[in-house]
Amino acid sequence: MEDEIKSIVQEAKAAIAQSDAVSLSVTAAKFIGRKARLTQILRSIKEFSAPERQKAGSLANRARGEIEAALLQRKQELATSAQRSTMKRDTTLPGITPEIGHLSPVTIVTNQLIGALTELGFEIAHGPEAELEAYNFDYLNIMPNHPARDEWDTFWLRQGKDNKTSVLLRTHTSPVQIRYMLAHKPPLRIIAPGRTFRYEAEDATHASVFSQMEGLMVDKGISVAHLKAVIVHFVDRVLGEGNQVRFRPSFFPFTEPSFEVDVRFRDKWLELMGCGMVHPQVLRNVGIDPEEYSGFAFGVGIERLALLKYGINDVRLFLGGDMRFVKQF
Ligand code: FA5
Repeated sequence: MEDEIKSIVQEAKAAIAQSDAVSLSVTAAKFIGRKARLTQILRSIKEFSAPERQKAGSLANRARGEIEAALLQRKQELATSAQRSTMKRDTTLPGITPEIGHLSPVTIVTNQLIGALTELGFEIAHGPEAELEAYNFDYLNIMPNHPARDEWDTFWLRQGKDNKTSVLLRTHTSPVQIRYMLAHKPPLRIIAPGRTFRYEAEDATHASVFSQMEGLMVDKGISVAHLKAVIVHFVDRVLGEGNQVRFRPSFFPFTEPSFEVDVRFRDKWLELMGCGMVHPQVLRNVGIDPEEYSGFAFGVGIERLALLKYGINDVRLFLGGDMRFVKQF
């Protein structure tokens, strides 16, 4: 019995010395817990004969006291060393510079466009990215057999029973014109920046997900001169003055006359936007009398402007998530 108690104490002291803050309580349970051998010995002492009882009792109780003292000491050691390791930190050292993000070039250009146009009195309007067929096409005078509705150009979300229940990802921001004109009376002056989606054969200047900003002004006596002045104003504002800007005759079902605006980029003309005078039929579709009012509209590709501004050579980089590209700004 005496030898057994001695060896328990030895074993316990060795285990306690090896324990860390987490395993110390396991070690304590192993040597002085309810199921520990020493506890069993202490419990069985009452069955011993009187002289033996006293000897074994004091031996076992002393052993338990020693183990408890060793546990307490180890606990204090561990607490002190934890405290020391905290104190080793030099809190006066400069901190690690946190990695902070930044605005994407597309957001920067969008904000500049908003700045350049709100100072001319344009208000910001929004429309949904999942749009009704009627607003994306019909009201804009884009006939049912127009190639732009083709499944090759359009992401259809729901084929409903008619054009007010069929839903697609908007292919341009022009439906915001319709929503706004249906809800407001002229004079109107709005811009509508946002995401647009097309089933594209992607290349360096064509992405399937890209951003446009629509502009619309409707009032009495609005002419191409107003359109041109506004466009030159915001292109200069974003790209700086002195760029070669070209207005080229074009066709859109919802404007007449229509133009495409190009800017000279790397010795080539890069198309920036479509624009024109709002087609009288579109005005009639939304209940505005074309004899009384006229207007202009434009839809500018925001990534295209960002390409020019930052000298980026591929529009697909904007959504590619390549950190080598993202970190350059
Ligand atoms: C339109 O989307 C017409 N809604 C623009 C418009 C509005 C005309 C109002 C008249 C009046 P278009 O498909 O050309 O037109 O696109 C307009 C601009 O969006 C283009 O000039 C180009 O800058 C940009 N764009 C078009 N497709 C892509 C694409 N796949 N990737 C990146 N930018 C694009």
